[in-house]
Amino acid sequence: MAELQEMATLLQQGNVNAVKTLTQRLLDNGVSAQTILNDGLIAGMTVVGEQMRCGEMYLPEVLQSASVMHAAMSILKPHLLSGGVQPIGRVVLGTVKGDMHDIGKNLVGIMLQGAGFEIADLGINTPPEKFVEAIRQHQPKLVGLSAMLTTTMLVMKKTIEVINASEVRSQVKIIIGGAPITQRFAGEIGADGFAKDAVSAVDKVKELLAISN
Ligand code: B1M
Repeated sequence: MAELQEMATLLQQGNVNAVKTLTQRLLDNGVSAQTILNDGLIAGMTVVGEQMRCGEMYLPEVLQSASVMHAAMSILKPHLLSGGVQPIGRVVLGTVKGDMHDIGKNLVGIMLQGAGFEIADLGINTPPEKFVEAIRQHQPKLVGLSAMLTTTMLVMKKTIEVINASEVRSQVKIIIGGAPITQRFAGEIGADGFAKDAVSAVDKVKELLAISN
């Protein structure tokens, strides 16, 4: 659809107002929030990533595109959440220490909320000890770690080691995700599960907690 391609381009250009207006117009015209997210916003962000890698886009421009994504997601969020769902479990979610990426983690949180989970979101740059404290405080059934950098994948490993060494490990399942993460890596560092995107994160969380659909 031409408008979704236009949205992807506007996101790359960092045009917050135009993307907000277009998001609302597409919703009003009956385009689903999931389609807008996948074919407009994430498609645009994928090109931003490619341009960043080959030096065609610099950090301030990428940050501006991230602001566009945040603004559009706040419009889409109520449409991604199905109303009136009873909480079916609590999840602690965070981006690991040293990593400032939060768009993917936020999407995972929105999708889990939509599926009926309560989310305790620890934000970005979360030290391992803070995950342990949050498990003690919120008593979740599951912890989700996000990392987007090959360097912070190692911090993910460290985070799981710190959780494993604490008394809280037996009460939670751990799921990991983020662009460089694989099922194999999840197995290597002792995570209970891996999900490649926000939709499959919901399926994986339900599977690990033995919650039927
Ligand atoms: Co960053 N960055 N960045 N960046 N950035 C990447 C990740 C990169 C691949 C770009 C590139 O070079 N092509 C590259 C990493 C390379 C590597 O490590 N191999 C990179 C780099 C190098 C950097 C810096 C080091 C750049 C620098 O300073 N020189 C720096 C690091 C800062 C830090 O974290 N310490 C940096 C900074 C930034 C910004 C701050 C400018 C900004 C982040 C803003 C923000 O998040 N608020 C940014 C952005 C926007 C990106 C790209 C372009 C887009 C990321 C994104 O939001 N994607 C990214 C390139 C890319 O991925 N295409 C890039 C959209 C989002 C919906 O997808 O985050 O993958 P994603 O999330 C998905 C899945 O991964 C999964 O589900 C999500 C939804 O479907 N998922 C989970 C994520 N978490 C999950 C958790 C789960 C399950 C699934 O369970 C718990």
